Amino acid sequence: MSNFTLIIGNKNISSWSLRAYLALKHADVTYQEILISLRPSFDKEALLRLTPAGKVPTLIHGDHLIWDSLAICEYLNDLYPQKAYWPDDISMRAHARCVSAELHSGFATLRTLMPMAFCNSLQMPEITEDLKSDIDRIIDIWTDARDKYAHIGPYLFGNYCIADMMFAPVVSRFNTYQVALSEKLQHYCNHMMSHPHMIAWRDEADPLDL
Ligand SMILES: N[C@@H](CCC(=O)N[C@@H](CS)C(=O)NCC(=O)O)C(=O)O
Repeated sequence: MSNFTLIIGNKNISSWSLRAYLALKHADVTYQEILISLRPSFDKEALLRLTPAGKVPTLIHGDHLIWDSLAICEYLNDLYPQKAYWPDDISMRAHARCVSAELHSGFATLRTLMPMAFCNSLQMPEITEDLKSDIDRIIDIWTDARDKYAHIGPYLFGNYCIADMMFAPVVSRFNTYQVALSEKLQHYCNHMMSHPHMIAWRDEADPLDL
């Protein structure tokens, strides 16, 4: 019996939750899920009773509380080093960590103007200068990784790793808003959208949660 509990938001819209879910699924452990509705109503007090930062995702493992998506990925990497959460090679690992950290600490315009709606197709918002710059930077990051590591496999760094889990909500946004991509990046996005854990997430998401 595993003692993992994952606290997450509505699957259709909670982009940060998706990352932690993918990371926990990758560990292939049993866990309990607590779903906190963020919309249409959000009981912040109930969430605060579970996790003092008042944010989803939060992973509870025994006495440990981990309340940030990237920290959850790193925690699971520490627990399960055999699961190849990061690339083996030190230079690829540094690269994968850089793009994951860059995404984690930026791209506010993309997040605001193109909110995740995992199961829906939505119209692209007006492309402001800041939004274009966010989208262009994502395309540069992905193109650089795919150019370097396509010979290893279909994911950003060849094999599926934390960088893919971190970028999964962006893949979903590009799918929802039909962002035009090069053939090789569209291939990457299609591969991600058909990953079994992404399909499981989609099957559990409610398209009416918007
Ligand atoms: N840095 C956090 C951000 C988490 C975050 O902002 N989660 C949002 C939902 S996707 C949330 O909990 N919002 C509730 C609130 O801010 O009150 C992470 O990566 O886990």
